[in-house]
Amino acid sequence: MSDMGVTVKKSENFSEWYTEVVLKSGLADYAPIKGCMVFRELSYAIWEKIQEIFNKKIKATGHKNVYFPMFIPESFLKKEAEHFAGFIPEVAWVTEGGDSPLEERLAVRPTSETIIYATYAKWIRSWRDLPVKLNQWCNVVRWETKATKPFLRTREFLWQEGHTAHATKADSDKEVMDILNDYKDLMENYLAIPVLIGVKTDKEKFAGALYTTTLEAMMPDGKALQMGTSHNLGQNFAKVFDIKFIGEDEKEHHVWQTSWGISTRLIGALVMVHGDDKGLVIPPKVAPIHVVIVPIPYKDADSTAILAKAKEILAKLEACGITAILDDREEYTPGWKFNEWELKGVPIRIEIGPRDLKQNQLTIARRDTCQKTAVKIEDAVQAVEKLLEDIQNNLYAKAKAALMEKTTTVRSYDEFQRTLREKGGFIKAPWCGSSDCEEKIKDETGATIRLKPFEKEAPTANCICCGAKAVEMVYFAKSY
Ligand code: 87F
Repeated sequence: MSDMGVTVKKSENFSEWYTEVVLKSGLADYAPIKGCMVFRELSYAIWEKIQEIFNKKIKATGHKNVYFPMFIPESFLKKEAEHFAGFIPEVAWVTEGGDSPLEERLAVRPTSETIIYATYAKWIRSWRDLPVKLNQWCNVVRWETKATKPFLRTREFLWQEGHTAHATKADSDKEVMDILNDYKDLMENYLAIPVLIGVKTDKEKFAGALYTTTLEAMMPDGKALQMGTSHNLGQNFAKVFDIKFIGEDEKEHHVWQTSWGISTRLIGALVMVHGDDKGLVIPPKVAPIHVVIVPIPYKDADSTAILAKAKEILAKLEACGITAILDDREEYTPGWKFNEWELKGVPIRIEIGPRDLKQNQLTIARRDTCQKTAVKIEDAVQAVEKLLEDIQNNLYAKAKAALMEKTTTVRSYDEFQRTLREKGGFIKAPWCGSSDCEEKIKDETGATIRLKPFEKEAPTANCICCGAKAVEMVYFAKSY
């Protein structure tokens, strides 16, 4: 198929394979600005699916969507210097409007805590005003200096950021966990990507937070990818931005806050985890198109009858809520169309040829295993529904098996280093809890503690770094 298709094997050059799949499938393109990308129709449609799923979840729990300005006065970020110190080199600034310099520089939003919380300070007066549970879908800019990669690291990306304020610590703790569980459900049951969940160490948490919870997935190259975070901000921002309320006790209190986000990075994870040597494989629940119908006309066959049958099936699928398209383009051969829709990751292809027509059947090809089966026309809708479910489950099961295969428990630093070198993946190891050991391991191996799992296991040995008594088992990995 010449250079239309993917020319690099996933197992041979993962990084180049990724770039080819992203570009050739039509997910994305480079932009004429360094470090930026174009979200083409296909990736934007997947993003809209993610938005639809997540909006439904958060609206059901009383959150509402809003939109705040993308320009943040420098003084707002400065107020918060302590938390933002490490981030300042990544901020892009607007310094001029038209041809006159601005009185105060404006940051292009890298995240919206400061502007949103300055506003919350105006809105919140009494315990009756709480909780405040807002979310925004927007773009953000971080002036990356490391090598960029579509979806995974670009200077501008799309995300949602949730920002809530509560009367009590307990309420904010619950919010953090509720959102984390919503994220986990989205990732596992829609994107079909299994994740580990837990808490970041003090070194890895968001500096402005009391604690940071995280969801981490494993990529086929053995590197971990952070899929989302949900922070408990405690009263840190409330103190800086003066967000206070009069409680039922008639006393003044600072609010307890949370913030949480997922981004278009999830689309990068989807490509890496499910894609294969033919291109993208999109899990049915986030696929913009579920089924493509390809008529197979032969010179001597009745192509009008084939096309009529194809349209009949199209209508039946659509009536059952399945998104289907008919590829009746005459300028391409069936084989060319097969390759193209495989590249684009459409979960199911239906073929109808003269022989199928004669035998009152269809050929159904599934994208995940590339198996083909013949199905009676009257059973087509049911078969497609069942197959979409099977594909969804199979993709998750395969990814889960890969995650387990790439998770190793070790008892010593020797074993740790060997595993990291030879296999990568998550390495579960006993840790004493000290930042010094964490730092030393990072410096010496490049691996960081991805999370302290919620599900605790008794340490199987002493700290792999210092040999002192371990307090818990944590997950290390190299990461994106
Ligand atoms: C880059 C420049 C300036 C990350 C930055 O995780 C500031 C920041 O605050 C910054 N990069 N962060 C942390 C973002 C925290 C938090 N915000 C809401 C999230 C999820 C969504």
